[in-house]
Amino acid sequence: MNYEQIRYQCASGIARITLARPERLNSFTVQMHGELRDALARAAADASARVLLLTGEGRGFCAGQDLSDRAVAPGAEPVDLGASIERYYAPLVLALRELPLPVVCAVNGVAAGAGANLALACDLVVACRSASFVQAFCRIGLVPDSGGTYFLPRLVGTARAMGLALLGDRISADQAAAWGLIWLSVDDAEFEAAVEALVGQLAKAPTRGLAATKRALYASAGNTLAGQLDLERDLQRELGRSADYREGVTAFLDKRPPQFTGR
Ligand code: T3D
Repeated sequence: MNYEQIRYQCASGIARITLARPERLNSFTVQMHGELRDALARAAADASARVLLLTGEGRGFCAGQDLSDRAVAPGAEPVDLGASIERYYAPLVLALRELPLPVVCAVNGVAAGAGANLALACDLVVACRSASFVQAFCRIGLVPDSGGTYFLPRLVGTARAMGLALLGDRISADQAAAWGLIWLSVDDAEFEAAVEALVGQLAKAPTRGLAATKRALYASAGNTLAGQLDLERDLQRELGRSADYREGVTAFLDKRPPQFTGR
């Protein structure tokens, strides 16, 4: 598939997806959804990919749904938004959460609506200090989608989730980091280097172990303690047979840095 609204590249263990409609703040179209879905499947199928980086081109990360595709002429039937969620947004969020790789979101500018929640669906979110987050849905009479009503209370608690979702205020990257909505806010001048250092580290890490860790942490929200202990046992059993575990232990005992292969 040729991409026109995103860019995809995989090199040195790092699969990179860049949303590329900067003139519309990388807002979603049906075409962009299709390209993104294809790129995520490519990353999942590429055995050389050890980490996925998602970012945006230009001054925005993503402004959610392209609202110019939602204008309704007087008397016309509006688009079925439930169908849009079911077909495009929900599968995208699940694909990111289920990808057996760490997913880093580099928020390079404003993240609004489904764009904000797309970022929250990623495993590690790093934003440049000038970036911002807006649960814009309440401004157009919608509910936070793309996992917003799931992620927000879990990340920041019900009081802050309510404030963000009901008021639609734009919060800074620093505020988002202080509240635990994202991992890190970094000075704009240091943003690119910080993101490269992070994905470089993850590309050399024991990928299977990280994928299992991600799976276990996400499962914990719906598990009992006993259920979670069982899951940890099962994952540890599997990882104890991996090449990377053997390498990690051998390197520790040899007092040398490990050379993980992701297997
Ligand atoms: O529909 C379904 O399928 C259901 C699913 C819905 C998911 C959703 O995401 S619903 C929420 C949709 N998103 C929004 O409501 C956000 C709309 N945008 C904004 O509120 C603001 O643009 C921002 C807060 C994101 C940024 O503000 P600012 O002042 O930095 O930039 P701006 O001037 O408003 O935007 C720059 C340009 O991008 C501008 O175009 P222009 O005037 O230069 O030609 C603006 O119209 C355009 N733009 C920004 N967001 C969107 C957009 N165009 C279309 N759709 C957008 N979402």
